[in-house]
Amino acid sequence: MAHQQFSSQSAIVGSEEHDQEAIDELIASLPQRKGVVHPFHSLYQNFWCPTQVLPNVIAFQRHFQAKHKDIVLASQPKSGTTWLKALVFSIVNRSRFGISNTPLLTSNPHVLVPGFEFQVYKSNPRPNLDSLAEPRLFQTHIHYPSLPECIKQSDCRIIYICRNPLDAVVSSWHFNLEIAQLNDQPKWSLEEHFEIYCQGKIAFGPFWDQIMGYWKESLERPHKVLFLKYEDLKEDVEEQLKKVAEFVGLPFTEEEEEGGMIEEIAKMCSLKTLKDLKVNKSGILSAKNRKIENRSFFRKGEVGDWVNHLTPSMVDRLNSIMQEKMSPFGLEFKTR
Ligand code: PAP
Repeated sequence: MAHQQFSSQSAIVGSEEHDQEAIDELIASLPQRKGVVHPFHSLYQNFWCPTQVLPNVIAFQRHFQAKHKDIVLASQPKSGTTWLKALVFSIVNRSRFGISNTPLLTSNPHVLVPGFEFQVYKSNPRPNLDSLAEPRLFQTHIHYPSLPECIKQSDCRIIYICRNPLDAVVSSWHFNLEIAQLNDQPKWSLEEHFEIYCQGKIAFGPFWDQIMGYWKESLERPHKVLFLKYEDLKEDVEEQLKKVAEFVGLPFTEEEEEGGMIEEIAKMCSLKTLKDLKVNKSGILSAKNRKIENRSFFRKGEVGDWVNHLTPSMVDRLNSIMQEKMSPFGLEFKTR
């Protein structure tokens, strides 16, 4: 895979004289591949970005102004983003909303915590974000090196959620199939999807580069980047809730703990509760020329579902990628 140099692009992107024509020219110069759910993907700053959202990514890089209290959630697709959004939204807003009137009852978590590339910069390169309640919550699938400097340099916090790639690849295949069906796009096999995933060419891949970028940063700057694993949330969500609350500077008080608040948040954000809500059973989220049913974000939510889908040779292949790219840096996953 021909990875272009990051530095040359960031120089263009950072220039104030940059205009739409220059952005179009830049995009046209990038290596491109055909996709299914997204018609094209471009290799931009060493990650594969759906070409349609690239202008949004560039606008985000150029115009976003971080505030010290901002919280940015980051992930590879299908790694627990929706769950993390619900949990962090609940932690941060617990003095404003109780469980009986939480906006989670009527809005999908993706509406409450918008993604930079698919929502915030979708139709306007300079949206007004000043009026959002603080701390502002955002989400991204962009790799760490490509985040705007203001996010890296300010006091704002990044929470990264990671999931065993064996489960993430299965989850993303199911999700993409549902989107394809809804948008009258062709179906494709798990084998085809798996191949692209292992080549690192899936949207926001290579997955190992993205995961390791945040992993290394979390080791170097633990106060800045909190690295979570989907499997740990499944094992003990209340423990992880406490960790997140402390990380964002809003630890649960003894009174809150004794009053059962952590348990209540965990229950409200559980797959079962969210999946059964009317808004998540029937609503539609529309993102850049495609529709996604809210219910598609909630499937099985299991650790180890890959055993039902991947062949032994697929498992070997993905395991060897993980062993090569992640294990040497101390990152391992529970498989069940
Ligand atoms: P996204 O990248 O499109 O936002 P994301 O939320 O990261 O998707 O991942 C979806 C996965 O998380 C689905 O996994 P599955 O396909 O293996 O089932 C989904 O079921 C799971 N998920 C969504 N909400 C929750 C939740 N509240 N608790 C546990 N798992 C959840």
